[in-house]
Amino acid sequence: MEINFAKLEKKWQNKWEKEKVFEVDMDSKKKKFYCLEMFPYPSSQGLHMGHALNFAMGDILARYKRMQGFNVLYPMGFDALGLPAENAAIKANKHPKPFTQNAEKNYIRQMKELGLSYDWSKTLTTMSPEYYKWDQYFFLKFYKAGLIYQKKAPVNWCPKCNTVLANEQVQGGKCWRHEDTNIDIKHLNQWYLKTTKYADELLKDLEKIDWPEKIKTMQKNWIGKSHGTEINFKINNETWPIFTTRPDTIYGVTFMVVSAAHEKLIDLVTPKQQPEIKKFLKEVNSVSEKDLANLEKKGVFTGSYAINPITNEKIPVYAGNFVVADYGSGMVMAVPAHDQRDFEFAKKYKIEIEVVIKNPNSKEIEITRTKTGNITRTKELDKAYTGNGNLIASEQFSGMDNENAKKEITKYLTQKKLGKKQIQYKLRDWGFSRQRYWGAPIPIINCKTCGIVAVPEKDLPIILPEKVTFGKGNPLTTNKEWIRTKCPKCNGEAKRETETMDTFFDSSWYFLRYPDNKNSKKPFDKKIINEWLPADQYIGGAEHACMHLIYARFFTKALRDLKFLDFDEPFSALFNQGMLHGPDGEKMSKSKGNIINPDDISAKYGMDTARYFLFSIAETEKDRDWSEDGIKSALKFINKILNTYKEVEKGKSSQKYETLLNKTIIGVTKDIEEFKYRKATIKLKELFDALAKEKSVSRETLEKSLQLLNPICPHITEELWEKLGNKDFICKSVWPKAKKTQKNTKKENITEKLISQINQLLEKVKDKENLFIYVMPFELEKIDLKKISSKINKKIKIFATNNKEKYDPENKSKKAKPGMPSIYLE
Ligand code: ANZ
Ligand code: ZN
Ligand code: ZN
Repeated sequence: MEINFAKLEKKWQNKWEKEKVFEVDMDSKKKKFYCLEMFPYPSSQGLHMGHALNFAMGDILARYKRMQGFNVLYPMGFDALGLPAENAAIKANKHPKPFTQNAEKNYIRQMKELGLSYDWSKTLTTMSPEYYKWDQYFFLKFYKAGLIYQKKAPVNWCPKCNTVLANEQVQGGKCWRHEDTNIDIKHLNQWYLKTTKYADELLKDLEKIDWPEKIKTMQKNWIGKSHGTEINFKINNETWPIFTTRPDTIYGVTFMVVSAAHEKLIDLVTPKQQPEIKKFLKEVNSVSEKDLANLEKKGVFTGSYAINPITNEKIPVYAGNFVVADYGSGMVMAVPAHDQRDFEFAKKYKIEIEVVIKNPNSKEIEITRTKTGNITRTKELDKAYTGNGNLIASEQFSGMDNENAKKEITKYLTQKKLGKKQIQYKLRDWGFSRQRYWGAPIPIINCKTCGIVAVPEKDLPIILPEKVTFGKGNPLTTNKEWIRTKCPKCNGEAKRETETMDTFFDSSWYFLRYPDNKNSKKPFDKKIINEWLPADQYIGGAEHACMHLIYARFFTKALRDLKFLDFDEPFSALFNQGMLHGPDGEKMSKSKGNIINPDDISAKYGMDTARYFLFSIAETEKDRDWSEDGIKSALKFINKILNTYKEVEKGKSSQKYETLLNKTIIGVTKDIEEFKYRKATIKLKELFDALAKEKSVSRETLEKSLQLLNPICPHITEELWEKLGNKDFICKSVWPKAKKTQKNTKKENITEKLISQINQLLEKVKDKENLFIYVMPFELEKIDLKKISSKINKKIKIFATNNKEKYDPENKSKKAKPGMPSIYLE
């Protein structure tokens, strides 16, 4: 039988929409589940099957959770502001506003056609003044709290983008969008968010969240906590505190290197060295640290010398391209014998190399300094020795093992007031101002008399002017009418700030707006978002590990401290999905011409077929290729289901099938919970293949089988459900329960029960911080403590009732029963 999939799908999509089946009930007493996907930038090219794969991942989970009895919030919105939208609009010779609005409309249409069960009543777009008003509002709150400041700093400037770029937007000294364009370094006044204030908490709280280890590691490295010592060197009678993780090598310092982008570099350059330095600076073109690591190390002597505070030696100061301007003090004490980077530099510029840590594996000491300045050479080094060993040629510290020497030398320096212990983070404050049009205007006014003045809250939003000319530079700087304004303080002539916020500012908090998206008085209601967040599941690409996923965590913590919300982390769980490649195995993109268009697929194979196919070919986190043969075989399977139904008589099925069904219920439930969708498709195929062989089947059995398939194939299962005579939607039915429960589900149950028990109690007592749980000894391992901590934001301790050491001042443990732990709060 030929099935008109497009027609069948449309029928159900219309019904879902008309009956508002996916709209969340904000007042429901049911358990909540917030299923969140990274919102897209609405590209004018529309969605392709790769996007369909991403979004269907959350859709399957949302549908499944609804059937599990959760009150599910599953929203979708648009990251509509930002440079890509502006550039695309300019290229199409259109204004970004209508251009982006059209793209959004098209996205919504396509998302509906994919069968995605979004609650469109909760949508938002960052380009609407109702949204970016709150960007500006948060700017003011952060500014007042000292979390936003302006500073002049070296920045990456792309002459083609005509804007500052973030460090992560520079690759190999080139713009990420213009691979042929070298970055310039400019010293500009920029707006910064003090992300560093939360560096330690951002690091520590990674332990609290159920995120892929890979992302956690990336964030750890990005935050880059480093324990070291700050040592005060004197240069031209000025003190330069120098950060080092190797104070044990202080006797081996033979030169210093100051960052080429350092603001004070010019003060260090003697007149004689100026021409050479100027030439050198022209060649340096990135302030991104990642970049610096891969460059060929280069430097030029500044003409100045530093005094080593421990040896009083005179040490030449170089300017170098590999030193980061705003890490530590932007200058390093170089120890070529024990640092490979310094070693290469020293070899290149023929600088002394002095061994101060003895390599225990090497018989000879290659170069020894017996006394300051008195060097004996036995053999040339061919590389730096970076391992541990005992100190040599280090006066009273000689002979000490170097780990111990780190402490002793730091202690000595501290006593002499020549240094101190120091912690450094790689994480930088986030420069978020952009010299572009399509972003939220920064709510600042520049007055000749009063200086920088914050726009009063009542004057928000500052709306982007529609009349602008694109071309050279920032279009806002040429709109004189918009710029001219009155100073809120002295009422005198003043000018608006023409910089706009980076699009990552908008996306740092959009998930807080969804649950209360229509609030016109506040960005969101505290009580509502305390109920809905942290989001239970966040789904999106790993490429955001060190940008969006750090900024969103920072916003959450900063807003918590400003009393906007009461939780520490935005997303309890994170999942990084794999990507869909074209039939050629390449990343899907229009320029490669390998796009698979959902409209075509729907007409030819049906969206359910496509969804089933996409998840059957690879595990959820893996990449996969589109294949025409693959989808054809998926189509056979879907047709079989549709046709089997007709042959099924309403009777009783075999015991064998019932047993398989029960096993499948347990299996598919677990697979969806664990994002193992491929495993679920395999089990479902097995189930429906067996069903096709059954002579007769009871209505209940058939219904259960269809329910299991529903999250993956939402349209055809609705159709068959209706054919069985059901009046309501299958997507609103209750997920089937297995007859015999397994251990695993028990663990799930007791944990879930405990969570709701705790929540009930917490409704009555709010102000307690510590939670103690008492369980029967044999139940201790059945409780998923990690899950509880992800849902309940308290310090939690768990004890078996027979534990003699347990803390139990009110004898609550006596009340615990099997399946019913007891709780104590204080
Ligand atoms: C002397 C030394 C000797 C160092 C040695 C290392 C090995 P992390 O772990 O990354 O914090 N450093 C300090 N400031 C820098 C900057 N602005 N740009 C580039 N490098 C900088 O590493 C800290 C080490 O990186 C410091 O310890 C310093 O070099 C260098 F055998 O000091 B070390
Ligand atoms: Zn560029
Ligand atoms: Zn003024």
